[in-house]
Amino acid sequence: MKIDRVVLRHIRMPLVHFFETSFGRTYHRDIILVEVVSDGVSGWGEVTAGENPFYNEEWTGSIWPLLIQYVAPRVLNYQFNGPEEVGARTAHIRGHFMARGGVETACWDLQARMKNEPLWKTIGGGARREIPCGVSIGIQDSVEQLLGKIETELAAGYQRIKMKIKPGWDVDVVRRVREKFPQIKLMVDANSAYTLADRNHLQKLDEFYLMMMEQPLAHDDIIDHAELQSALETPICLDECIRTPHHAEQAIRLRAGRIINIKLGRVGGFAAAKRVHDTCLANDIPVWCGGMLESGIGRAHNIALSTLRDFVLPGDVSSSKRYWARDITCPAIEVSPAGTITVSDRPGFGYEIDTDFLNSVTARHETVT
Ligand code: OSB
Ligand code: MG
Repeated sequence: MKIDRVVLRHIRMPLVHFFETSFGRTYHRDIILVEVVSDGVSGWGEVTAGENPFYNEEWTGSIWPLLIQYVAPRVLNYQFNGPEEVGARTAHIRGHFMARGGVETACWDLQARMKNEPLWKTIGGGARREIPCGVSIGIQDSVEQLLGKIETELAAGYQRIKMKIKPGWDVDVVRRVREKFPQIKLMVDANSAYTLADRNHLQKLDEFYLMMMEQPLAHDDIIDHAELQSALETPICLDECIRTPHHAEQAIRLRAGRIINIKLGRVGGFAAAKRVHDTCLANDIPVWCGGMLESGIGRAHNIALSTLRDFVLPGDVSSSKRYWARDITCPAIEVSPAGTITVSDRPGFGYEIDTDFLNSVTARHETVT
């Protein structure tokens, strides 16, 4: 495979409902899409960075120059034997996994389209025809609002509820949720809002028999998580701090958590995600696919990823309509009343791009050759 053109698009779309985590509130998304073209065939990828450098160091504004100055020149006009070689071409760039992942995932989609097969097949997935889905519910203005949202998502069929927590919106809120929904699969995500000094406070969450507590401590920490895990009954799930397959090995070795959330962008694409997955599988660590409020393209890549064998827990991959009044892909990604998404068998990532709508939300684009 030889890429002769990389097209970058910056799209801007309002979210149907704001999304609040411990690091802030998002009302609209600014997303960079990557199209790689080889012999007239296009592959598509999505950069999953946020609008601000708060989840990790990347943000919409850092992606464009990084891709144009460093990534595109290294992948253009280079003869790859396959998409698994793309990551290594940009491995000399420190960090910036999401920017690099946008190009890497586009190359896997390109490969799938060149072979005229679904992306899940190209990446070596296919362990399931339907993927189990959960939802991630942000911090709300009131507990009543949160309870209402949970009720709506359960009625839609979602298999597990994840609620965001932060200091001041944790134990008491989780207690209210548990009182109302004693039976549901429930988990919390702190997005690094605590430190080891909060150990006793976090232990209070044990009484709510949560499925897991996601990334309670620093975004770049593994060791403190190991200490916290040894003091908790609730399994810790690691998100932010697992940026490489090596981090996954270290975290497992230190028993820093019992579950790992795999995000394509956070680890730099499919090849790295597969390595993290394989390490977890070999160590009996279940994984699930995280989300970054993606458009239809990133969402479809997440669905393909979720067909790898160890993705046994419901992921944060939910229907398009929870995020967008209209998505850039069609048909809209939908969740069944059983809380699953049926995996598409169409070539590539499995959905059509709604070109007219995509153009209407594109703020800028640039072609690199
Ligand atoms: O920590 O999983 C996270 C969104 C933005 C940044 C970080 C996270 C999230 C989510 C949303 O939880 C998952 C989704 O619905 O896409
Ligand atoms: Mg998280």
